[in-house]
Amino acid sequence: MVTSNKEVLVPDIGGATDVQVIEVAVKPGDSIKAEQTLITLESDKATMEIPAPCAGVIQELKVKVGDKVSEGSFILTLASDETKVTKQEATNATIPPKKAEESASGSNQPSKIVEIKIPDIGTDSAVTVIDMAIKRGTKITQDATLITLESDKATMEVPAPFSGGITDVKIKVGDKVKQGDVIALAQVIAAENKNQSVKAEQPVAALKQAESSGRETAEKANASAMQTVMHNAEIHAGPAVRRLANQLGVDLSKVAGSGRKGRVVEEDVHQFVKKVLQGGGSSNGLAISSAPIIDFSKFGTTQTQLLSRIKKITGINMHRNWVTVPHVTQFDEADITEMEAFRQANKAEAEKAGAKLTPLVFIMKAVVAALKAYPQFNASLDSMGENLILKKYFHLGVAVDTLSGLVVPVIRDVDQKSLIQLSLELAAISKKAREGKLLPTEMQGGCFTISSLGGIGGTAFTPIVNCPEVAILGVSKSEIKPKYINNEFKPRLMLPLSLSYDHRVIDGADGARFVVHLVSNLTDLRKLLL
Ligand code: CAO
Repeated sequence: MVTSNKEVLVPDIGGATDVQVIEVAVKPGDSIKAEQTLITLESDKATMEIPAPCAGVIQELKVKVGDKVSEGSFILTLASDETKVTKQEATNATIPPKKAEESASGSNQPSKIVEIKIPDIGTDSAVTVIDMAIKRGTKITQDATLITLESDKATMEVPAPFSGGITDVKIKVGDKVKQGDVIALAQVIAAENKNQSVKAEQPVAALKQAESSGRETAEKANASAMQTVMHNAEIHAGPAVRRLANQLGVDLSKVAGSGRKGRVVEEDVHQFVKKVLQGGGSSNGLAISSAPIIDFSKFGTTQTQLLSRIKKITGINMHRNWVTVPHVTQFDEADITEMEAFRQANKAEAEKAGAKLTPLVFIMKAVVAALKAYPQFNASLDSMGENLILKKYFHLGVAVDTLSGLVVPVIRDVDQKSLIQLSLELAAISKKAREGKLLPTEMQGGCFTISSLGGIGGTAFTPIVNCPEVAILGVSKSEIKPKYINNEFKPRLMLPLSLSYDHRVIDGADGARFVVHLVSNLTDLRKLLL
């Protein structure tokens, strides 16, 4: 079998461009299997893992955490004897591992390989690596940031103790590390090799201060204490601050830095956002006081849990939607006694086709009928808020609960699909969502979202509109209730519905009409044929 070097490129990621690399799961020298995760990307909608197209040994990484990539971006070279690879062709461009090591110092001076270790970070607890500024082959200059660590109190950047070249990296983003753990092996340029262990004083000072005096002080201390490498020469900010700015959509060039030499620290970004929300100080804006910093351990035992990336992104989007959309929620109940009888009668038939017929697919069909009757619900406001863009297609988002948080895959052309087709598609896409394998395209293009908590319970809830859509339907658990029909109480299966809508687009009367239409169709499915 012939082993050749293959270029592994970013595959079709649904048209998303400039998507950030948030994790590199492999390093040169790793033997990997086909489909093993190589890197994780994060768009504003989701995270996605890029799998290996075939088995092999990683030769050279071409991306690092923080890079922005699009379809076709070069990820890495892989030595593989498998012929089945994507479109990536064999290449001779790879630097053989040894050469990469030799060139790391970029110098002919006598040099040696030493371990760079985590310095004294002022705590015995393990802290998380949240950013890697190095990879094999990176040339480093003394005091440039190698990695960024995050404890529950502060972030800190570990600087290079000397100038040289990285020959091997021993940790990755997400690892928990302590003092003494090896970060990387590096070739030292003798002339500059003043210290062979990372200078500990600066991070220690920062973190100790963080532990004792709370987050705000710590961030300032961090900023002033640490020497950082700036990826962008004009803006002085570390990777953690850049990521925060990116998540909040803040243009760092507009933020005044309060750190040493004008460096932007996290607090500056928070202050900037606060100011914008307050209308730049004008009396029209929202005056939101910052949440107090509370040490909950004073009141009892606590445990700190890191939020998943999906939860953080969802939190930011939910907050924006909640603040920018004037919400109204309209409640009603649909009598689904007949619908349930029909569902039970056809469950076995659906099972033969491999589908599980749940109430949700009926609701999807009824929603489409209501969207057709009230087109302003199948619409989005344009960016200026002056025009309503009416959609002539019926793609529905369905909220799916996953271990890492809420995601909303979109089922396309619901109007053109049968109940069984929709059941099959719903099962497949929610499975994909739970495995974290949804592509951005599979979460784009939704017209209206359904959030069904019916399988769990509850009587009603107020869902938040999934912008730029203008309405969302919350579905709760159906229950048999006594209904007064023809002068007597009868047991009927009632389905609670909660419609939240954007009051800038939808009037209260239309909100009520939409729900009444929906209820009427669910109560008598034959109306869907009209
Ligand atoms: N009333 C009563 N029972 C219901 C029901 C309802 N409204 N909706 C579903 N059920 C039943 C189903 O029939 C099924 O019962 P059987 O196994 O006996 O047939 C059971 O509840 C479980 O259903 P399901 O949840 O597996 O399937 P689904 O098609 O209803 O929903 C999905 C699929 C992916 C939407 C769901 O699994 C899910 O993730 N829901 C959570 C969505 C969420 O988190 N929303 C909150 C967003 S806002 O923060």
